[in-house]
Amino acid sequence: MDVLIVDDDPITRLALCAALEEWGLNPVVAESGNRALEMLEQDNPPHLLILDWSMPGISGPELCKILRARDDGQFFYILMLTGKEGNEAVIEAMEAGADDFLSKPFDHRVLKVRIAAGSRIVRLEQTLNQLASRDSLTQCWNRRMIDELFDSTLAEARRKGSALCVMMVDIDHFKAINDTYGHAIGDTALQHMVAILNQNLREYDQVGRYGGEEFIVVLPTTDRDSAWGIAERVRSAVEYQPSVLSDGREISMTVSIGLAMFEPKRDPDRRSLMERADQALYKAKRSGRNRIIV
Ligand code: GH3
Ligand code: MG
Ligand code: MG
Ligand code: MG
Repeated sequence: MDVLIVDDDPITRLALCAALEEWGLNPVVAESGNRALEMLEQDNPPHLLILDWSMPGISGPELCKILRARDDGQFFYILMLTGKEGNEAVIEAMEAGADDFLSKPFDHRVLKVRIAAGSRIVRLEQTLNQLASRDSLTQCWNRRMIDELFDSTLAEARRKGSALCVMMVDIDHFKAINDTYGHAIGDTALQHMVAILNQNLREYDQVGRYGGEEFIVVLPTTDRDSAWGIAERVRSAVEYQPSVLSDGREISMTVSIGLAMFEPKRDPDRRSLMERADQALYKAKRSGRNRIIV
């Protein structure tokens, strides 16, 4: 687990790094509160922080307040490690948002168990996050999360004037797969479907499970032609790569895809855009399936 050490004193930073490495953790360092804030804005930031109080620029308690005021859903466990001591300092630090408090000079064994306690909380938070945002069968985003991602991607496209497309992907005659092979193999087919989507999408595309065998894919900075290309790649990959079961049996599937492109004037929010994708999907089904309609 990554642990961010925020301290202006190089000796303390070195000592903490050595200790954390010894305990099997991965230390990352920031020499000021301002630098820490920059690092925490990046993707996949550390979630466990050891934070000094007095530093030039943003102080420890100020950094706590800034992080607690953010509403980006990021969780941080903050251990304030400071030269200050006494109840007043503990109260001030924890009212600012620290989770724990330890005075310098610190006992290595005490820091070790405090960090272990913090790691447990971080892991719990990560588990809860996973449960709340992922579909348990396929591990793609669940409906709640894809809606949220869709909203933020749409807001960004509007702000930057960039393109955005969305596709609704629905497995054709999936009921027949369940009826023929049973529900468990139907589940495997759904997992296979998501694997194919992931293989054929780009890193920044987002896949969500919208209903039983219906998936939504949000394609940021993508115009209609590129979206069509991606949809066709997915459609043909599904058609030509059957799901292979452990006993060697092959389950063939096809998908129908409805595609819609964001139009700022027409789409005040995601609803009208989804509706167009849905209508396109409906047309794809009615006109024979295994096809894309935009
Ligand atoms: P169409 O080509 O018109 O989409 O037909 P379809 O059979 O795919 O569509 P329909 O909506 O009639 O049936 C969807 C089926 O998906 C019915 C439902 O039992 C099944 N299903 C939904 N969720 C799951 C799941 O988690 N696992 C499995 N195995 N089946 C599921
Ligand atoms: Mg200091
Ligand atoms: Mg279907
Ligand atoms: Mg369906």
